[in-house]
Amino acid sequence: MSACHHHRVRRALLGVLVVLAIAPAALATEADMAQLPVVEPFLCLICHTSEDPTPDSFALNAFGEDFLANARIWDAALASTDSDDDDCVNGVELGDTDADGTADGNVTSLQSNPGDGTDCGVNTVGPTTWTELKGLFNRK
Ligand SMILES: [Ca+2]
Ligand SMILES: [Ca+2]
Ligand SMILES: [Ca+2]
Repeated sequence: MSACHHHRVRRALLGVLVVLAIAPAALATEADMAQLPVVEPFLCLICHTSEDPTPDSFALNAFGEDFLANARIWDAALASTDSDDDDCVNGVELGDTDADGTADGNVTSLQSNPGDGTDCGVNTVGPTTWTELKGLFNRK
């Protein structure tokens, strides 16, 4: 079970304590994800190339590399960076433009992935539409 799946029970204090006790390898990832105000629907894919990274396979995408290079801290410098080079800065894609850890306005999910150069937050592509777009890309 990956840290990203554990995220779903993050709000339960007991769940967190269990994670900390039995999964030290996942601790860093859990702490990293906790810095971002919203992680749905991409979860692991925000930073990794796999949706279910393991200790043996956890390659980072462009945003993951920048996050790591930024000492794994979500801040204004990282928010104003465009990691995946799609003309949307990370703060826009993550829905936290001022990087204070609180989602902007009524943002409840990521509009696009800061580690995926094929999407961009200003397009307001929702998860459903995103899945449909992914299908189109894959069909090429
Ligand atoms: Ca971007
Ligand atoms: Ca904010
Ligand atoms: Ca993107």
